[in-house]
Amino acid sequence: MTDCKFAGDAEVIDFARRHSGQFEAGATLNVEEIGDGNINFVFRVFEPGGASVIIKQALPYVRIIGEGWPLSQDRIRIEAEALMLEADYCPDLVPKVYHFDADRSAIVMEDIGAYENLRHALVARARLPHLADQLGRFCADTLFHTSDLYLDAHRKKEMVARFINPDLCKITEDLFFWDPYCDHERNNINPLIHSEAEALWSDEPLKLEVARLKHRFLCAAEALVHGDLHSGSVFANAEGTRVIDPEFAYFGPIGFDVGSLIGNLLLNYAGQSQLPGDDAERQAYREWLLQAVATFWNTFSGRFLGHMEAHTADPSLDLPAYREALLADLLADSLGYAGTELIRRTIGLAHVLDLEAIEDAQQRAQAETLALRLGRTLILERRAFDSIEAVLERIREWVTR
Ligand code: SR1
Ligand code: MG
Repeated sequence: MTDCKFAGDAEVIDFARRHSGQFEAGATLNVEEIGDGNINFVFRVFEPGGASVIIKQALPYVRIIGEGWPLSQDRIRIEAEALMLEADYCPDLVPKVYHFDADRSAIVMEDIGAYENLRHALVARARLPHLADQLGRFCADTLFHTSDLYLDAHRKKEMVARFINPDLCKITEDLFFWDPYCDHERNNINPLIHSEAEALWSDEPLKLEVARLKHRFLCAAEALVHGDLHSGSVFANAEGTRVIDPEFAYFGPIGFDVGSLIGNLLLNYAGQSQLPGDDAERQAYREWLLQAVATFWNTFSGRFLGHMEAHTADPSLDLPAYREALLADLLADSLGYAGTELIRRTIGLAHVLDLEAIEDAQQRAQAETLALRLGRTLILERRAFDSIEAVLERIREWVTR
């Protein structure tokens, strides 16, 4: 499995030609390496002015680190199987898989080049009219249909076994729930907020709540979660949305996916306090982001409730009071995981453009401080909110104070 690297462009092109079914025989094809993620290699093979496909290849290590950080190549099988499962429920929201090749550790899939990386779109203050409801639908439909609320208990456990993903989960266990809460060498901290980071390292109530969230991440096999649902895993335009990169997929807490998306919208909200531009325009965009959080949660929770009412087969779970209690737990969990995403993207290893695009270190420190404080508030107060609107009111009130 390890000796799978393409020897050169000709091999990539030949692979795409044989396995995509998208090119006419004899078509002249070109290839470019377009990967800008942390972990894998991504090639685009295209006929100038014609068809194109994406090849994603997983080598046995982390791309940005090299062989010093080995990583199981089983992640690419998990990604291919997760994409195909997601397509069962949301075919319009994921790229089509044309071929999975275990020997090459590669997936050949649809080119989603007509869509823009959501992180870049948010930094540029794009208003995407369908984004929040489409992401709400993606989460509700994929998470419900892979949970015990829908699946037969034996089938669910077979699926849990297929998606055991220890290497990728360990990355999250460390980067989300450990590094930012201690003076870890992997952290990357703006010296101007070092004292804010130090305050977190000695914040015992916060560390207790992060331990609770980590423990649920470790053992709450609620549904097949995407596992890395940040803005860089979403592509979008005015019409549609595509969710990519489920290589971190495993059976985990439903709130982890929901919270990752909320956390990423709020990271942009924090960044927009200092990103360049007209003040009124920035403030209006920040309000758009809060509305997007509300639409996302309300779509997710409304559809999830509808699915429970219509399709929960297990009579012991099919109770109105349980549905209500579960949605309250999911909101609290989602807010907690949103908080951990805000904190780890600010002082942990893997930073994001929403904050990094602020060139002036002093201004960036202000946005980073806001992200840390928002994250801390969401983690500590997550059980106090009875609706997403109450969360947003708290953010508005607290941020302008
Ligand atoms: C070394 S991996 C760093 C981050 O990139 C991935 O996309 C995940 O978000 C991970 O935490
Ligand atoms: Mg990724």
